[in-house]
Amino acid sequence: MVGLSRRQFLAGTACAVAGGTGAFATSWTSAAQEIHLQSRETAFNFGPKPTNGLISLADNAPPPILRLKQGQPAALNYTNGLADYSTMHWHGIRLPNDMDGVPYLTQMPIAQGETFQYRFTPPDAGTYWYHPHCMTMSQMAKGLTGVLIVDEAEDQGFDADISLNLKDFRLAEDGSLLPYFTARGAARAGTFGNIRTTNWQQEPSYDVPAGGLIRLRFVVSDTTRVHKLYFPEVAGKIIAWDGHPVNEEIPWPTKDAPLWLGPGQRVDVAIVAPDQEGEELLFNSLIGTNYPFEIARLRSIGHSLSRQAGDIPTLPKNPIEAADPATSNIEETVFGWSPEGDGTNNGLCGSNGYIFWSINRNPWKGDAVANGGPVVSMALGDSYILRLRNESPNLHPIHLHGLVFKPIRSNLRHIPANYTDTVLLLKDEIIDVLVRADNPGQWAFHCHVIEHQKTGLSGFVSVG
Ligand SMILES: [Cu+2]
Repeated sequence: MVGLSRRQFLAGTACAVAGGTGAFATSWTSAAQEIHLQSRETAFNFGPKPTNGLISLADNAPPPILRLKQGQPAALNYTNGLADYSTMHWHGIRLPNDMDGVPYLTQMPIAQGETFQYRFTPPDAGTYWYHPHCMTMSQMAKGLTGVLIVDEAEDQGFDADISLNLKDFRLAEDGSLLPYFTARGAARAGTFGNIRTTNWQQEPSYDVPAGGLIRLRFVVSDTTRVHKLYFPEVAGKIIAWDGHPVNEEIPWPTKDAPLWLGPGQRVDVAIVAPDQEGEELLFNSLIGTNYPFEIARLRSIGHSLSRQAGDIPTLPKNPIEAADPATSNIEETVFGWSPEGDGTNNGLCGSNGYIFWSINRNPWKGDAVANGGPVVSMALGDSYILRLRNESPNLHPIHLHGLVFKPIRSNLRHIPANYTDTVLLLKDEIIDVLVRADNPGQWAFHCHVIEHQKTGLSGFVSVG
């Protein structure tokens, strides 16, 4: 589909039935859950002075938390209220390929005033998120990132459920937005924001029932920052990783051994709130190795509910069919520098004008360009090992759409073997991941440091 004009694409898909084919098809009769979303420019006060030119789905507020129910058909009607083109991607959700929101690969960009209906039935419960995949750099930097929760079919018995959308903004002294893209940043670790927010608030405090069982959902929706989280010494457990209930326990993070969570990644944590009213718990992230900043604090309110660590549920497994390592071919994927490029062409979806990065020596030259074939071609139903090799000194959270995979080994460290859609590659790290190609289509495969993605570190895999 890459290389078609918008007109050709629309003509070619006019008769296509939304919902796709294969195991993830939705037998869609009526929308059990229908949600209307409209992007817009808005303003918000991060400090004493307003910031104009932000993008959200609400006026003067961050994009809302969306909630769907596992196994229930959903219709998400996204109206583009912006002067630029847009699309919406549902990060981590296993859905039909034509609902994935990737411009030119799975749909054409949505013009101002147009509405695209995304229809799918989320097979998996857990913590996911959404963001545009067209004009990705500018629209995400200006605020268009939100949490998408798929609730388990059965209630899990928490007394409170709090989402923490971690995102930086780059602001000048007068509150105005600074440039979100720098060539220097794009060629290295990315351009960092200077205002670190949680749900667009700085150091927010949330009241929770004393002695209650609390579910916290940490979502890194920033374009650049890898968070190093550590949690208070309190009865608690990491219950889900990148959406899915943990198979292999993840140690409780401390300041000396924080939990690294890269752009695109999520972690669900269950804790028992302190029994005493007014008692607080602080959740932190580190800058560098030593400088902590507060992500959020929880404050206990009311008479204790007297819940115990033993009350923390084991979440029901999602319906993922395991891959078979014995029958898996190894496919090499190398993420590294690119020779000097001649700029990018993203069609209607924006260009950052540089090429710095590549996958298997092939830089992605823009969403609308014929970029050659897939990084990997997989046969539907077969299992594969993707060898993800970082040949650079920078961190790369590598994200694969439409499929889930499991890390099985690294040359540098032990990685718990939990299902994921995004794995953080450290400097010079090689991680083998095991994947079952059970969802047909062309699936975007890219770094989630958006400046890397938009300067070459992008591609797609095909399953068919
Ligand atoms: Cu990267």
